[in-house]
Amino acid sequence: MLELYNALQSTCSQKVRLCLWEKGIDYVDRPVSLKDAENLSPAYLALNPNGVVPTLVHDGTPIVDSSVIVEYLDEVFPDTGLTPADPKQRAAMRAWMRFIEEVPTVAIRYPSFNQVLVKGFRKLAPETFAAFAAENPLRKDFYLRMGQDGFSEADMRASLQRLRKTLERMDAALAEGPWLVGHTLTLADLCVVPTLDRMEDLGLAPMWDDLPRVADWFARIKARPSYAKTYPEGARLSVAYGEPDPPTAFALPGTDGRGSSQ
Ligand SMILES: N[C@@H](CCC(=O)N[C@@H](CS)C(=O)NCC(=O)O)C(=O)O
Repeated sequence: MLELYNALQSTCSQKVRLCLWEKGIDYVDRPVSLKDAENLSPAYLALNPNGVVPTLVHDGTPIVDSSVIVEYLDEVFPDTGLTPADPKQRAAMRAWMRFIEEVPTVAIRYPSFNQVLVKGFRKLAPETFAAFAAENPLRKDFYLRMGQDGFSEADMRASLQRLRKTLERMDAALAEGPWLVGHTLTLADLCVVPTLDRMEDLGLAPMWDDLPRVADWFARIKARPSYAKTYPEGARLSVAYGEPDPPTAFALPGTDGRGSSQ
């Protein structure tokens, strides 16, 4: 039996749901409420000591980390393979996956928190917030840097630049396309989808207006049945938490001022 402990709006959970739906694998949905800090409960920490979602439990064995999980799924259920057979292409896919983990997956947290999620933390008593941050195995420093007022403008600028760099790299790779690694859809494509979906939800889509290959790639992703299944009603921050604040008071990278409040 496959059980997926995940949160509907979590981008890392969405990577795994996309992979499961793309491969047509049945799983038992185990929702974890991040709002209620269920990810920090002793029962969840016993499955995933990092205190983050997702966790896949396969016949009783927990597998953690979204990129590890999608590779595991593709190994254990090789039908509808999402990993190239050619070792050089496989290396290219893995290099994309490392880049996605290190750059856009980290960068997207800054606008997500500043535009939406920080509002929940503003309401907490300072000692409650400090205790929440201290309890968080992986993200203590992240939460302390954010504080209850959100990340600084310098942090926001840097994260948006990293997102723009990702889009530019995608655009260059897609010139050879139609997918990030050549002719077939791979895990690399699926792993970056939640970043673009979140950017769109936060009003950051103008950042790829001048990159038509990225827009075309995203339209093809959205046309796949796996996309609608991964994003049911309520899977977006704007629906679950209410309308996001405007992205920034400065021009979004790549827009020359379009799409920003300046
Ligand atoms: N490297 C991990 C990161 C997972 C992660 O950061 N998950 C976020 C949601 S997207 C989370 O659980 N955050 C909990 C928190 O910030 O308290 C993975 O890819 O699975």
